[in-house]
Amino acid sequence: MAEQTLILIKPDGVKRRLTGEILRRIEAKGYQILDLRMFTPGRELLAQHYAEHEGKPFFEPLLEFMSSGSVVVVRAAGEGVIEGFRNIAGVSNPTEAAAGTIRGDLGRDWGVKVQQNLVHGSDSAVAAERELALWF
Ligand code: IDP
Ligand code: MG
Repeated sequence: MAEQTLILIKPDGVKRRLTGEILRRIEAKGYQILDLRMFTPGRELLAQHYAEHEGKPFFEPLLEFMSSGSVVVVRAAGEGVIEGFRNIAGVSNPTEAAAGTIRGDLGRDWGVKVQQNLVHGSDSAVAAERELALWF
């Protein structure tokens, strides 16, 4: 079975009508979208998803932001997709993210407590398995 990862289009991406553009980039890179759903996640799911960040100053703003609207939840597959999607997403801070990446091309700093950076991608095989089980 090909490697799989969890990708989220965060509420800022959905609100800014960038869902199509982001899905296009995933497919254009050559990855396969195996499953897709859309809903507004609750605090409980988000607290589990972001458990590693509990206690950090941006944790509460992150949960508030992520539960502020619909998220597009994607199961994507392909050789190297975990690292490959992180590469096409760019680094967390959209000001620093390289041009050519999703966050670098489409994101910016909005001067709020949490970085609104359009997408999430699992950062390891262990995280991908855990996160896919949480969201699907
Ligand atoms: P990642 O999404 O690139 O994996 P993480 O470090 O896992 O980044 O952080 C999760 C999310 O929390 C980020 O995508 C971003 O939305 C937010 N975030 C992370 N670090 C900061 C920070 O220092 N200030 C504000 N928001 C942050
Ligand atoms: Mg992360």
